[in-house]
Amino acid sequence: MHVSMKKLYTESAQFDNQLTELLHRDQPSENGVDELVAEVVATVRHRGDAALYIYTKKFDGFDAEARGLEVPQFRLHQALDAIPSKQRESLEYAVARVRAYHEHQQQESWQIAESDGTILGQKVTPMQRVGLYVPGGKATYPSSVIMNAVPAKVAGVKELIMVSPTPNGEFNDMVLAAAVLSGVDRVFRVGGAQAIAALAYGTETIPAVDKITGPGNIYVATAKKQVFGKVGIDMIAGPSEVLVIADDSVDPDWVAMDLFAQAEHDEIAQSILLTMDDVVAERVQQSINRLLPTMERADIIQQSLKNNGALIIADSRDALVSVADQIAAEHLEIFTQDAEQLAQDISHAGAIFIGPYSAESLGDYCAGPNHVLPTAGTARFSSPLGVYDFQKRTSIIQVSQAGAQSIGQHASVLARGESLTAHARSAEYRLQSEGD
Ligand code: HSO
Ligand code: ZN
Repeated sequence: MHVSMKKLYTESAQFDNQLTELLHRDQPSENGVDELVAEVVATVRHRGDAALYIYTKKFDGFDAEARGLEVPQFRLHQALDAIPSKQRESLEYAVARVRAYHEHQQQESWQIAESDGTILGQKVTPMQRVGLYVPGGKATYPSSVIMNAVPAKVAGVKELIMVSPTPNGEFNDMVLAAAVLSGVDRVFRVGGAQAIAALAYGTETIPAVDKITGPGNIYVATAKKQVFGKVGIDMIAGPSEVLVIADDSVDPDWVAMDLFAQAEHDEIAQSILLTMDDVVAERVQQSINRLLPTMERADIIQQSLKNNGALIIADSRDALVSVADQIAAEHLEIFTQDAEQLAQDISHAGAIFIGPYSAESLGDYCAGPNHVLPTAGTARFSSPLGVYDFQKRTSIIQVSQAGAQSIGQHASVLARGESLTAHARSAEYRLQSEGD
């Protein structure tokens, strides 16, 4: 078993087209999904739990009407004892490090006092209730529960509600344990578009939330888009990607394994090596072929690398920086002698892992920063999931009588310029006439 990675050279006249094709980021949406999801959302909105019972039986084979949508609290705590103590220790370790990192993201309220006594400020308030979607099937990751739940709790979210599809109502104990350790308050056995609709509109059993986060399949992502506006949503995650920049200072086996680590997630995941050295590319290709047969998920890795992987050889440092910025990778690993300088020079990436010991897999679990990162080039304009995603800001305006004189005069002029007379007079009422 082997795989020959595509090779792209920045000096080639076709490079720009080849890179665009490799990144294939403008996928058309799947036919019929929008309509199907709209129907599910409307049904749950109008029929509440009754609709959830029907969908849950149909899609998950679980009789939630008889056995209850909610996982009882005792069952959540049972999960902590059900997992091996080593797993529990590592989950606790991860939660502690992720919490400590995210505490630095806490936004503070602030106020400024002007000399005439006017006070202006910004008040930060957590969202009251948040819903966390956890996918079923092969992508049910306890680590993703931690990465979504901990920042919400650090932000001060009062009630954190988790939903997930469960075949036969049975949860993976490690997922439940991660939920309890990260502060999830309630867990419901419902998934798909119906779970998103329930969180957005509320049912008899499931309370409506203010924001929904967490990854999901195309139905979940579409439902999130459809309920956006009624509730907040996080970004819609695309396939996971890693870009590794390497020179000959790193062991090619390490690079190959890091490319595998991304590729084993999914056939549609993307792993790319970027280097200025053709020999490095060649060695990594050899490591890939030697190590691939040793992998448990060799088939998925092979598919992913074959369809979406690449070795890119840059003919200059500038070209290398420019390609990295065009890719704007979700994960960027830099394993070169000038790694720190390169990390400064590259502007766009969800997370940058600097130096050969900074494997993405450490960040995926327990280095501390969030593993929910902008995918598909959206790192150009968006950021990792964080405490700030679960807080909102309110402006504070407390104008003194003296302040109303100067601000009011200008407000009045601007209001008359907009022909809004009530605005103007409202400001003018507060102006002291001369001699007052
Ligand atoms: N690399 C994934 C996160 C993950 N890895 C979960 C392992 N478990 C997306 O950033
Ligand atoms: Zn991962």
